[in-house]
Amino acid sequence: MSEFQYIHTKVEEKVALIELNRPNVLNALNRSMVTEILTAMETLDRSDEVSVIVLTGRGRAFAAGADIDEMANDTSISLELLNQFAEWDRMSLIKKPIIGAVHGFALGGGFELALCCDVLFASETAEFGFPEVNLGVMPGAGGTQRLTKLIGKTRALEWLWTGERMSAKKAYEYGIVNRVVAPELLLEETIKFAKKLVQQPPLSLRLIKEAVHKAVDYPLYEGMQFERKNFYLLFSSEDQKEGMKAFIEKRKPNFQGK
Ligand code: DAK
Repeated sequence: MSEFQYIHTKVEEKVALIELNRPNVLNALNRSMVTEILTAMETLDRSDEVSVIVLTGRGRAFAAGADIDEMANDTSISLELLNQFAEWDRMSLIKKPIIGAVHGFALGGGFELALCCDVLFASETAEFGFPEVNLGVMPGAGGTQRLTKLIGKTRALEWLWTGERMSAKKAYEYGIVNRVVAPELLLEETIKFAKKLVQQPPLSLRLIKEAVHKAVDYPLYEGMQFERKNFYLLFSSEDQKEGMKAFIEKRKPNFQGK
């Protein structure tokens, strides 16, 4: 996938790496970059060569938010007509695991992008925040919703109202990030975790992801009905037969994702 202008992608051993690539502006997310991220994710999501997607930023930031230069002259109507949130919404339809590796700034739309990841690794120097309030606006790509669901109303309001930046350590305490690692080890540790997932049966990973996402939105009873359907569905897979047979035969399973 070499046709991209604002991102860089590569695939190695079933792990796809997407790197945001506008380091001179701290990977500010312009509209073309968002389109490219979605195009890449959807292509990788359908590729047999890929089991896990890792998302990171080149240079000294993950992403310092939406491109303010591009947004400055927008109006309610231009935004409505662009309808770019619809494109952003497609991120939540990606079936494969998305692991974020965040270093430096993850601000505004950059934080929202990080919150779209399923698992987050952060470097000790990472800083998260929603500075939109300082620009006279507010998050619009899921920030108020995803942050509140993760850390609760009172904490979310504090960060959203003040626009202050949260350290990686604080984000870890809140359960926003899974691991905090030394900056020089961030990508290595993230890819090591991604490779661990590559060994897992892919159908289980995707149906677990889907069910966990429902847990965030559904009441318990409806969530459990959904979980049950996915549980039954896995009994139609070859990997279920192989996994259980391998256990009985006391050998390592050989999963095919079928
Ligand atoms: N947009 C455009 N350029 C940016 C940028 C941004 N968000 N952030 C940084 N840059 C540029 C700077 O202008 C500077 O460019 P030059 O002057 O060198 O040409 C370069 O990156 C380096 O930045 P600094 O010189 O400022 O570096 P510092 O280390 O001094 O400061 C900083 C780093 C991150 C604290 C600072 O750059 C900063 O405050 N940046 C803005 C952060 C911010 O307010 N972000 C939130 C933007 S609002 C949507 C989806 C999402 C959104 C909207 C719509 N749709 C789907 C429609 C989200 C909105 C937002 O994110």
